[in-house]
Amino acid sequence: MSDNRQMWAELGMDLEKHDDFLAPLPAVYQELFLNRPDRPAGMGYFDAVVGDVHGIRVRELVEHRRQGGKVVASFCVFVPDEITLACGGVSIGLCAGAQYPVPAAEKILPRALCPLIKSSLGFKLERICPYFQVADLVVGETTCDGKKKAWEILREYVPVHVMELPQKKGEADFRLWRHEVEEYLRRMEEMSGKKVTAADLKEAAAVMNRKRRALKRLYRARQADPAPISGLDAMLIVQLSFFDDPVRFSENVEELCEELEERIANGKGVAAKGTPRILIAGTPMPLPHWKLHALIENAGGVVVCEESCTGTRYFEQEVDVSGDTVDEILDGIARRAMGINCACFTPNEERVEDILRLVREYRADGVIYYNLQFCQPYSVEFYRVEKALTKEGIPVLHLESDFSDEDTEQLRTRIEAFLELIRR
Ligand code: BJ8
Repeated sequence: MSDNRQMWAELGMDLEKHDDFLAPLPAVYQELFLNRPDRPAGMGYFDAVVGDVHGIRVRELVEHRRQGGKVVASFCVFVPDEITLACGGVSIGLCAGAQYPVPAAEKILPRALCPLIKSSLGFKLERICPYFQVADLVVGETTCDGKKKAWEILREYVPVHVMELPQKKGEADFRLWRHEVEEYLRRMEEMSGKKVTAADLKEAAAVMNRKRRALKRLYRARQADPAPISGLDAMLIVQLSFFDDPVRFSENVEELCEELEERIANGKGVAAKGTPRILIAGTPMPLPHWKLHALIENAGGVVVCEESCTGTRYFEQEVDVSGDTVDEILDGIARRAMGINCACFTPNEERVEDILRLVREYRADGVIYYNLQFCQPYSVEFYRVEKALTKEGIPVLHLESDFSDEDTEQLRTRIEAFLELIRR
């Protein structure tokens, strides 16, 4: 611990605020995760990662930098981690889901702004996130207006590279994104001093694809009834996937999946058969945003899938590595992103189809459509999703919230009523 403190101080962190921020975590984690019955033994690894969430992994990143490597932070699943890896870098996802730094961010940002943006920027302003402190570069994107403008402020604190994401998915849009991918490669090559080869890119894509496949396998296990793992645990794993070493992470997810598959074979689950199975669709839920899962599962439901970027949108698309040249593999990297159906695209009919497909695959009894406050793309898109779900006779509930606990009771009441409706 004292080693950690020295490291945090060297990273320029505000130790007092950092203590204050982390203080409630052990009790919350104990209650939400460790006290839950029938958790798979394979969760032990992930519990240990959370137990030292600002320690071991940060130390690895500091060491990586000491040896000349770069650490690149990003806030969106469109950012091509393969390129970072191929240049000898480490990529980490920095989206934040905590309320603690929001008031600091609100001193310079409008209150009526997505909490994810406020929380993320607040972590930098407050100097309480070692991952932010250790990053050499932040890669932003133009997915929504709030983020786009936040990069201009963040630039005052850390170098930022912005990738322009098109809003449509035609051929011209692909070419724009392909160009952005190549520009990012140039930036990384310049920063790392390494000229990337096709073999480097293939190897990096294989590492990332393995992680995606491990997560797909985890999610496939959740399709079983009874569900072999709680939604809270599965969500936690996806949240950690943005920070952890990708190879070690994949190994541990694969090991856990073996245990889950054995549970399925033995008909063992964390919730009895017949428990309302909920699909959550909407905006991402970055660490440590566990509120919605906790409310649903404490009210007697089980979350079986998340159609979000801390869920299926993160791993369903793989990079095609069949090409042999740098150009061909960059094509594959760019194409992967165009298959992600974020609400920032228009039209976005594919997302509606995704949700209907996921309801079938995960045998969901109902959908909770969740969007963070002030997120217009997801909030407006609810209209089309609801129409499609209603047509199929699938119950749906729209919830909007933030990272605070202020609306917990109100959410609880609505979730309980929704589960009751499903049970009838
Ligand atoms: S691919 S969902 S990670 S953009 S919730 S900040 S959109 S106002 S996070 Fe996202 Fe990439 Fe899309 Fe996924 Fe803006 Fe909405 Fe906030 Fe959002």
